[in-house]
Amino acid sequence: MQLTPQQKRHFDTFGFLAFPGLMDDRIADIIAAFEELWSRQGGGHHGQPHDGKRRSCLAPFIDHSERLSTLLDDSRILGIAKDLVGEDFNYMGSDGNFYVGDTGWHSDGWHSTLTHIKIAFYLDPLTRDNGCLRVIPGSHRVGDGYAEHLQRTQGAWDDLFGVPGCDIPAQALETRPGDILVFNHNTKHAAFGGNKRRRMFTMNLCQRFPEAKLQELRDYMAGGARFWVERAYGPAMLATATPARMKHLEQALANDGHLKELSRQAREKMPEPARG
Ligand SMILES: O=C(O)CCC(=O)C(=O)O
Repeated sequence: MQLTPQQKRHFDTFGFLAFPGLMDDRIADIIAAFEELWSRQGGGHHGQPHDGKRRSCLAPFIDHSERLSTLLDDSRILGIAKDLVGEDFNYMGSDGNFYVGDTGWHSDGWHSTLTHIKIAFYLDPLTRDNGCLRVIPGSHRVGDGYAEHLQRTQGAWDDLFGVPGCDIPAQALETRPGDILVFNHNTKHAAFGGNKRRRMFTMNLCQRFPEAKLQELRDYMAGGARFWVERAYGPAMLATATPARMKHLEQALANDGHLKELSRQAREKMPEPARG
């Protein structure tokens, strides 16, 4: 699969793309694998049942399932990735979630050179009123006056604009299972009105780091220690990796030597891995 020039321009300009029905043929199996993975993990966060009060999060996620790991070999995911973050892109992990209620406005980073993208799979039908993802088009553009203003002021919008988060001007990306959403990590996003068990998982991908920026890669990966991860990838992802998949894993694997110690320190400090 290849993106059209219009889709690439849409992503560059607005910071997101929606692909309705793209994964329809796999979605029943994806949902079964998602539920099976959570059951194997005790049903919710850190081995406890999901209580519907707080988000449950498991990171990495697809890496624990042979079936879900094959998403990284799927020609549709590869096509999107190669067009947005290059033939030699890095897979940068995933998270699986039961979201509860609202997610406030934020971006997942503010990257000025290398592009980082998130592919989001929402596994329930979602509308603007029951928790679909909302994005602020154009908010990903580092150096742009509007985007920089949003970046500088995030966290203070209720006071600054006098409206609740759900009334911030944005595009609501309503989805059905089988659709996927792709957005730049810099893009401001949120969700409002979700139920107590909104099922969603992500795949994160980025451009390969140039040799001169490998310390940036290590610093980025250090953020994963709060999930108590000791290696860049989970066991099923590595055990079933073909040579083609390995191309997207090898740079992070070669630079994850610091994670074990950071994860040990996080375990000492935190009673459970982070929820997001
Ligand atoms: O669906 C949501 O509640 C928000 C998703 C999100 O913030 C993310 O994946 O970074």
